[in-house]
Amino acid sequence: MAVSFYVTTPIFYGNGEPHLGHAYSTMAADILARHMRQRGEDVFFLTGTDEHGEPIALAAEKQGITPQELVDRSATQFRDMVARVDATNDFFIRTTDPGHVERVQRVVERVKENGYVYKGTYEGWYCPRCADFKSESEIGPGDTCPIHEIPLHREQQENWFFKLSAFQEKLERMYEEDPGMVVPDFRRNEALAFIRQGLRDVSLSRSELSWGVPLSWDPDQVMYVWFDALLNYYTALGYARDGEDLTERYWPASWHIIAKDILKFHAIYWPAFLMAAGLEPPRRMFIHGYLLMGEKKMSKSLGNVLDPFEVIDRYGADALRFYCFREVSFGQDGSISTAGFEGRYETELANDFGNLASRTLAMVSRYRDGAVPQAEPDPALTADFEGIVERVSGLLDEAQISQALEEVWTLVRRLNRYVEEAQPWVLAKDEGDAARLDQVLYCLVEGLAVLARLLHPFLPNATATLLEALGQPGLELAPFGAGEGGGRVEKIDPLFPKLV
Ligand code: ME8
Repeated sequence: MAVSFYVTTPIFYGNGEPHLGHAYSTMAADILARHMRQRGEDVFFLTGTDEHGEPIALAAEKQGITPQELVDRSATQFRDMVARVDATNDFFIRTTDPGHVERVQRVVERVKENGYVYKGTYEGWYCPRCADFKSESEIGPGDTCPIHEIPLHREQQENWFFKLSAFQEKLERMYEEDPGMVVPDFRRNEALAFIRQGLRDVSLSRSELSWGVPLSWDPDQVMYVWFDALLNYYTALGYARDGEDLTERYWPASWHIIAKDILKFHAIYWPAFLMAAGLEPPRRMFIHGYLLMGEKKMSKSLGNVLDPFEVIDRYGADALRFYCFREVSFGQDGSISTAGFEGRYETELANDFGNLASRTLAMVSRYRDGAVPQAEPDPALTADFEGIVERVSGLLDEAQISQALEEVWTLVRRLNRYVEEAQPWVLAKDEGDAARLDQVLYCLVEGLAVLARLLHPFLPNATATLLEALGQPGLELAPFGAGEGGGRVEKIDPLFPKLV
């Protein structure tokens, strides 16, 4: 099997409007995808929209439009969000795609043939907004949904069931044998605790609903939306490219990037369902936290959103990508704010990085007429840069996005100190210091190029401009000192202009 890298985001509900939370998972997946492409990996990056189920049918009815009209509008908005954050997805799946619907039916038939589907009566609590059947431990006071704070429905339905209980031991064993499959660790422990409480069979289909994928053997029932949605990760590979099936090449997925709200579906239902179909479970999933405004989860209904589109209009997508992963450690919940954003934009992007770039280019222009000197790397810097590509790659292999960014930023600060220590403007005054000035300028250009390539997944636009100006447009990662000098630089406008 070919080694490849396949990364996904959740597919977002086609009745909502995109907000920063959705953009966050998308940017995270894009950072990994871009980094892996720089390493020459064979990458596939998938995102899309989840378009079936009651929540969508109900929202459309409320608005007096058809579910199809609703999801068409929403898919356009999500596609736009993905493009605005500069995500480089290879495909955008919609669960209403005929290619998805057909393949979902085929997989479920296999699950049935393998003996994991039976007819029964579901009796219990259901939240129409979560599209989730709640077990006793998941019910709020007064039989409410603890997430949406709305009354749960008591349901009694003839449904087809999926024998989730048959996978109790297999799942426990899988997580014991491969503890890195769900990260961070505390999320795997949550999933294991849920499994150890005892797994009950779950409804595989719903009656009294027509907005979904009909079961081929009982078309009066549609697939329970979560199984339909989860299968997107698998079905997309079958039809994303005309006339080509990418399944062999990319399945199992390398990483599913999701937030903690949908851990149960991904860490329990999904691998069990794949095993039931005779398919391999995903390799790994990263469960990130929530971006909060103050102490609260961002939500449109609470009116406390940092609007990603406003930020991008004013500061560009790079600044948004940078801020989210710098401010909040990826994997944890964390607060974000407009003031925090402006602070980091000014001190880190405009000053630490933007100024370093402008100064370096200006000094090479002024002192060496734009020609990058050929010189030996300064040992004072070589030691600090030693192993940086391996460290960042190692962290991104584990989806440790914030830690990887911190590693690079430590060297951005180091290069700034180097300018202050070496004082090229003093060296330039004395012909006797010409060789030393050559070395300092070479090191600044070389250091910046190494850092710009490592930062490319985070700041794709600014780093492309900078690498072009440094005369080194290639994105392949290389250690400090590999550059030979001798190229030419060009001056550029500030990468992160100060805004008044
Ligand atoms: O759950 N902070 O879709 P959804 C960080 N369709 N991430 C956030 C966030 C926040 N405040 N709010 C949302 C669904 N997210 C299903 C998924 S997958 C087979 C089906 C992100 O539109 C985060 O990735 O409610 C979360 O898991 C996802 O949006 C939920 O998106």
